[in-house]
Amino acid sequence: GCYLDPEKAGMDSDAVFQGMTAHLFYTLGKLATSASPHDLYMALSYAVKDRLMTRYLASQEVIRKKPQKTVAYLSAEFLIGPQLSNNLLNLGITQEAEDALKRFGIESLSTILEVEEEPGLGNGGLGRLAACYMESLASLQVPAVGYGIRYEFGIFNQLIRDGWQVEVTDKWLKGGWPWELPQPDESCFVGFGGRTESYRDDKGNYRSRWIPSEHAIGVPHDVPVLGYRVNTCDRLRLWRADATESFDFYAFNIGDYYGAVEEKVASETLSKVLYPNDGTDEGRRLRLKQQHFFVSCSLQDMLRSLEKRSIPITEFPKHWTVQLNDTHPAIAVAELMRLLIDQYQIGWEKAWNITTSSVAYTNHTLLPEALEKWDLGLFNDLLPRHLEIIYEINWRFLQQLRLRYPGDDKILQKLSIIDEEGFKSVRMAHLATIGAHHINGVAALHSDLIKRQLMPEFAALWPEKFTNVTNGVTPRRWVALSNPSLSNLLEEEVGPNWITNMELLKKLEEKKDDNNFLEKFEETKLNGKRKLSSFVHSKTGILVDPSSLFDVQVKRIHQYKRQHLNALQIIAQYLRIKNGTNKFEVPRTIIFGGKAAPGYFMAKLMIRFINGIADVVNSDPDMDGLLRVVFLPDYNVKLGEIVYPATDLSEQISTAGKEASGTGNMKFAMNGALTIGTLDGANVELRDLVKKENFFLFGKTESEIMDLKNNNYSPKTFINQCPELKEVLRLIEIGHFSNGDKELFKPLLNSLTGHDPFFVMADFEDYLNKQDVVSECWNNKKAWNKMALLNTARSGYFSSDRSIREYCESIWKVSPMPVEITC
Ligand code: 26M
Repeated sequence: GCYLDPEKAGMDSDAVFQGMTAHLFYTLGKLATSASPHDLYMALSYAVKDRLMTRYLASQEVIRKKPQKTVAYLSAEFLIGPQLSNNLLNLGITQEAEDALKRFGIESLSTILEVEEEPGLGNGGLGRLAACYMESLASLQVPAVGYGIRYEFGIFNQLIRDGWQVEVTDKWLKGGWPWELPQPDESCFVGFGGRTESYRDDKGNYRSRWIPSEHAIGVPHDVPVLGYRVNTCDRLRLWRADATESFDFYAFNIGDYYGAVEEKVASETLSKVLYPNDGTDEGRRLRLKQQHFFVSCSLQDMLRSLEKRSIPITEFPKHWTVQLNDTHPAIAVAELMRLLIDQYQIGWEKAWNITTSSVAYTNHTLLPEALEKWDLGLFNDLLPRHLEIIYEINWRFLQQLRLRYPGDDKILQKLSIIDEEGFKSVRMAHLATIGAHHINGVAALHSDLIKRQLMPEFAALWPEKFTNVTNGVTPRRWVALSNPSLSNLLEEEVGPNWITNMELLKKLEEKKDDNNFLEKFEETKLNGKRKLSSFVHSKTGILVDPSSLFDVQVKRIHQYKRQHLNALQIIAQYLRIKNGTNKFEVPRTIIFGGKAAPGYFMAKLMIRFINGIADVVNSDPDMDGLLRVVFLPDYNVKLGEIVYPATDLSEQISTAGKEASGTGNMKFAMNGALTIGTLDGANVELRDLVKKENFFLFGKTESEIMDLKNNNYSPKTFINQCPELKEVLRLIEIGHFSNGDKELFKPLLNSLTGHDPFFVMADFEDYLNKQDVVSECWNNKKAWNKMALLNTARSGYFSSDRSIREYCESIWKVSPMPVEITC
C-alpha cells in the first residue's frame, strides 16, 4: 500500500522539478514566475519531504509487522539544525536538486539553503548530541523514536549592542516550517495538580487515585529522520501543548467564560519557550510542568503502541528501551510506575521490574549547580501522586540500604531521593540512578568521576550499572555537509565509504609526508577560511585575513569553559606586540561565538569583556597584520557549519574535571584543526587517539586541581609568580578595555583575583607558553599540515555511529533492522 507517483517519489532532477512545480502551485499558491527564494525553499522542502514519506511509512510498517525492540530517546532538547541540506545528502539527490533549481533561475543551492530557519530547540551540547544520535540511529537502521517538546520559541537569537548580549525571541515558525507532520489523532491527555484519594478496589486492596485539577493535551508533531543512503527513516516526535476543551465545559456552563479561556491560555504556555539555562537549574515550576508533560505523553504513546498490537503491557521492556538524556526526563521513572499501577492495575513488584528493566540514564554534568532538585512543596503541588510513588520507591530503597549498612544513617541521608537538609527537595539524579538499569557518563574521565566523586556509594552498591559511552558527532553533518572541499579530497583518497565508516580515514596516515597531498589538504582549509572571512565581514564589518591563523572558541559562555582565560591571553599578546617583545610574527585571528544564559551575569560580562578587547585591538594600527579579535553574534548550528571547516586552532580550555565531554572538540579535529586544551572531558581521549605530539596540552590535571582546592588555593600566589599576568590585570584595572571605566570589569577581576573558582590564574602561564609553541609550529606550515592531517585521520572514533553502536550493544540490546521498500 505505498504510493509511488514519480512527481512525489522520483529521484531524478526532472521529477524533483515536477514536484517543486506542483508544490509551488498547489501547496503554496504561487506561480513559478513570481516565486521568491523562500517560496522555492518551501517548494523544494515539500518535494523532499514527499520522498521521505515512502521511507518513513515503510519504516513504521516494519516496526509494526515484525515487532522488535525500539529505542525511545527522551530529551527535553533536540538541536537538529537545518533540515533541507541534510535530507538531500542522505537521500542522495543534492545534485538533482541543484539541477532542478537551475530551471527556476537559481544558480546555486546555497542561496536556497540560506533562507532556512533553524529550529533552535536546544541550548548547546546536550541538545545537539540528541540530534546527532537520532541521525546515527537512522543511519545504522535501528528502530528509534526521539521524544521531546515542540517549543514555539527556541533558544533566543543573540544580538550584540555596545558589546553586550541582547536576547531576541526566536520565532522560528513564523514563515512556516515544512518538515513536521502534526498527528492530532494521536494526542495524549496529561494531568497536573489536584490531590490523591485512597480507595479499596474490587479485591479489597487499598489503592490511590489521582484527581488532577488541570489538564493539557499533547499534540504530536513528527519530524522524519532519514538515515544516510538507507531506507530507515525514524521519527522525532515533538509534543505541543494544547488546551483542553471538555474539562472547561463546567466553567463555560456556569458562565465563567473568561476564566475558562484563561486556563486554556495557561496550558498553551506549557510548550511556549525553551529554558535558556544550560547548566544552572532554577527550579522553576513551569519547567517541571514541561518535563512531566512531554514524559507522560511519550510513555502513554509507547504503552498505546503495545495495546494497538495486542501485546501484553508486561512485555514493555521487550519492545521499548527508554533512554533519559540527563535528568530532565527523570520523572519517567515515577510516571511509568504510575501508569502501570494506576492505569493498568499491575502490582508494585512487577511494575518496578518493568520500569527498571527498560529505563537507562545518561549523566551530562558533575557541576552541583546543574543537578536538578525540586522543592518538595512545589513537587507535591504539581505531582502529588508521583510524590507518593517516589516516597514508596525511596522507602524500599532505604530498606535495602539499611540491610547493607546497618545503623549508618549518614549514608541513608546521602543517598535518599529526598534531600532533607534546608528546603526539602527531590533529587532527580537519585531517582534516575535508582530507577535505571544503566547509568553512563559521556567521556572516559567523566564516567570515572561519576563513580569516584559524584556517586561513590551508588557505584559501590551497583557496580554493574555504571558505564561509559564517549560522545560522538555525525560525520554527515559535521564533515560531508559542512566541508564539501575536504569531503571531496577524502573521497578521492579513501573512497566514499568513510562517511559511514570513519575508521577508513586511518588510511590518510600514509600521506603524512606527501607534500603534494598536504598542500591539497591545506587548500581545503583555506577554502573554509575564505568562506568564514566573508561571513565575518558581512556580520561584523571586520576584515580578517584568510591566511592568518584562525584560533576559535565557540561554545556556550560559562566560567568553567574559561573564555576569559583566552581573553587574558589575547591581552598578553597585545602587550607583547605593543612592547615589541613578541617572539613570533604570527598573524592570528581569534574568534569567539556563544550565548550566555540571560540571568548569568558573569557570563554576560565575559562577552562584554571580549568585545572591549576586540575594540581596542582591532582599532590599533600596531595590531594590523598581527592580531584580530572577533565575537561572532548568534552562534548556532548553521554558523557552526561555517566555523568548524575554517578553524586552524580549536580552544578546549575548560578547568579539568568540569567539562563532561565536549563535542565541539570532535568536530574541530575531524575538520583538521589542532587542539589547544586541558586534560578534560573527551580531550583526554582525543589526545590519546591523535597522539600527544599532535595536541597542544596545558594546564593542571583534575587531581592537581583537587589538590589546589584542598590546600586553600590562592590565585594571588600564581599572579605574583607571573609578571606578565600582573601587567595584563593592571591594564584591565585601569580601564584600558573599557574607555577608562574602572568599574565595568571589576566583578570579573574580583572573581579572578579573589576566589578564582575555575583556576584561571593557576593555568594562565602554562597556557600562554603553550600558545607560543602553537605560533612556533604555525611557522613551519608543513609540520602543521601534517599534524592537522593526522587529526582528521585519527578522529574516526568520534563518529556518533560508534557511540550509538556502543549504546545498542551494551545498554539497549537492540540490533539493526533493515527496511525494504516493496512497492
Ligand atoms: C536545567 C534546568 C533548567 C533549565 C535548563 C537546564 C539545562 C539545560 C541544558 C541544564 C543543562 C543543559 O545542558 C547541559 C549540557 O549541554 N551539557 C553538555 O552535554 C554535552 C553532551 O554530553 C557534553 O559534551 C558537555 O560537556 C556538557 O556540558
